[in-house]
Amino acid sequence: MSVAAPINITVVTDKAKISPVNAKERPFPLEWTRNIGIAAHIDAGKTTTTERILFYSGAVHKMGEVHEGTTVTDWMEQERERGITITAAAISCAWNASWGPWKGIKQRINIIDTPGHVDFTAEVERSLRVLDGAVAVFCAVAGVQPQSETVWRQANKYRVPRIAFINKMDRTGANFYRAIDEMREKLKANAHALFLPIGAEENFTGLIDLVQNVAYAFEDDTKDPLGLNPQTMPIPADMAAKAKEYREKLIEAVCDFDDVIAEKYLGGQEVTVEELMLGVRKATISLQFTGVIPGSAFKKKGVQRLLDCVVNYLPSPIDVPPMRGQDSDGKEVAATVDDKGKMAGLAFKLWNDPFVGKLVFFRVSRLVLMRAIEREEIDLAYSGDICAVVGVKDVITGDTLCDEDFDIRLEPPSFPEPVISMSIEPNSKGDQEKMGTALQRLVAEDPTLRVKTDPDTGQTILAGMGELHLDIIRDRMKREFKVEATAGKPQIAYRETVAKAADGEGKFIRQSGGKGQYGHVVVKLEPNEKGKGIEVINEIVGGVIPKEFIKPSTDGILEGANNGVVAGYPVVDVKVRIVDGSFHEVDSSELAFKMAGIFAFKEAMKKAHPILLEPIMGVEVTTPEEYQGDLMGDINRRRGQIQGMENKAGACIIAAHVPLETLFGYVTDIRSLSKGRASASITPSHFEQVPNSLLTKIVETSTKAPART
Ligand SMILES: Nc1nc2c(ncn2[C@@H]2O[C@H](COP(=O)(O)OP(=O)(O)OP(=O)(O)O)[C@@H](O)[C@H]2O)c(=O)[nH]1
Ligand SMILES: [Mg+2]
Repeated sequence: MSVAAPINITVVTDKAKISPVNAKERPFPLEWTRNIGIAAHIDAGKTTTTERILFYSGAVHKMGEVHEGTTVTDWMEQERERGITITAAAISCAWNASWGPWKGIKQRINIIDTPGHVDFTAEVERSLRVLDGAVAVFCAVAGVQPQSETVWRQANKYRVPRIAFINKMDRTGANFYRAIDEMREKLKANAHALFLPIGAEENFTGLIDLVQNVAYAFEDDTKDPLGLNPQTMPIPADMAAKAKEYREKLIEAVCDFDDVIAEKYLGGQEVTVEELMLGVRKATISLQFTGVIPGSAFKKKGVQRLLDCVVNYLPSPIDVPPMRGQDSDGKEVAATVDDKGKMAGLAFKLWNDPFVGKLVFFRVSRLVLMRAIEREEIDLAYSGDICAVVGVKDVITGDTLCDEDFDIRLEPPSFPEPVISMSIEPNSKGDQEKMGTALQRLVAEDPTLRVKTDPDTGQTILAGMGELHLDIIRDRMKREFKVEATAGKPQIAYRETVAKAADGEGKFIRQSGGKGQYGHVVVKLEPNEKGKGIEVINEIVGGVIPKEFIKPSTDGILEGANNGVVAGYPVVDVKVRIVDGSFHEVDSSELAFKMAGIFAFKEAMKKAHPILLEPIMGVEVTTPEEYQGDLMGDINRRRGQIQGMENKAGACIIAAHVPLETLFGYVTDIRSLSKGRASASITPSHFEQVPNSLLTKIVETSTKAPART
């Protein structure tokens, strides 16, 4: 059995022993703080779970419901009307764990409730970038759904330790064990039950805590309508064997992370509750293990135990490696969490507040504390805190706010490329002006929203992650900025790239009397790794292009890449090396080098076998078996490729990759193909080359979606 690298787990229960990185006046020491995110597929119950957490921890006095539009974290009008989360909301509470080393010591829990809908995936991305831990919520009936796979990958990318909450155990078809199996198969998670459910569906009546070896019985709805008093009891006799089996499995899994447990287990000795708790904590923080808890947020079952797990198993800000960044020479620098250290904060979210203007949300390594949309003014924030600052100008998502003498740029979150675009036309001249301001603010908030003016038609084009995303943007323009505008039909946001390497030379030389112009740039262009965008590398030696003209040359290349040579769509995943050039003592200017950069890029791209890429979606259709054949035929007609099929809880699930271009109206179409019984979930998957047979049509009708600016 291998023992993983030691994990720093701090169990400090005495205020006198807290780490010196804590400022004296800090209300909650870092050791007693948890910054967590709640993330999952749409409708898994994240907002409901968050709302229950706030209620049980005493942060709110009345439990809100999503369907009534009364939850704290779904505060936007659009969220309340539609019953879905659109924007990530941060909120704090304090929890006194019912057992474990911190029993009796309130822990501060900062929570970010994230949206599940794929169109708002940027909210998950930026939240996970700044959190120390996460609760992944799954539906006990649906199990691991497509967006939960995306979220899982995002959490892996940002190395966020997590626990899993298998919610909706009250629903017909709920199956805790199947959900764990799916986590193992589909997510490759080392998932192990921390609790077992007693019963399921309407008979979901309690939990068995495998670590403590005790059981909890939920009281009858009539006796305890708010689920405030689950009763502790011995493990029921008919579950004893199963509980023993699963406790063994848990101990065995934890052995890999903890020598003490491994030794005892192999020696046939009893592992104590304290040892096992610490073992699970270590295993979780190592990122190689996920503990799983069943419950039902809606029916108010199991949420207090989930909170105990957040405290006992998820890391505090000092249990995880410090945020990484780079200094101006590109050398790696760490932003250690320390109240006395230099300040560095990552701007992960911007929000335009109607009362105070632009709010910039920071994860501080040190302003206003946010409570969903209510603001509580504070003078000081401490390291590890998540807060918002009012009145900072010119900040965009991913920027670092730091002390003047701290040379650091924290690693920003990365965002996916838009897949859909549409034109938007203001209804009057007054609307035109307001629309400019509105779009500027909305683009600043949302890194997956792009705006550009089509040079041929003069139309404003918006690009985003899906129809719902653009619809919400339009709605916000109307409500928050009072802009009346008409939107065109959604179009595909194609991209362009190259298939091979090529050179390009650009010259911008004008010598007709007076001061001339002279810019000359030579580039080598080659395909880049997927998702890398445009990378420009300066390889000029010996000053053939003077230093001050490198930046304008680069700008020219990037501008050239905004409109590709196939159909004018933005170019992605290309590496451009500036390798040669020349200059003129008198005539060279920034403008001339910028133009030369554009020309060099275009020439190289034309020679580098340029291709058009289209967004491909991951489609998962759930249908009764009798419609399976028809739905598969339909996918084939849409140029789709079937990736797999499985049967779950009596339904057939078809997974496929389908070009987005063929998917407009898909959900309505499959309803009519299946008498309303099939449903589909659609997530962006990747970009792929457009088949030649379709190329001409697309080139002719291109509306040139906007690129990153
Ligand atoms: N039966 C049952 N329904 C639940 C449970 N938890 C949540 N729901 C319901 O599921 C629906 C979605 O719940 P939300 O909490 O909005 O889910 P969400 O994950 O926040 O959804 P998005 O933010 O839009 O991705 C609501 O109608 C809830 O009432 C549960 O434990 N059991
Ligand atoms: Mg929600």
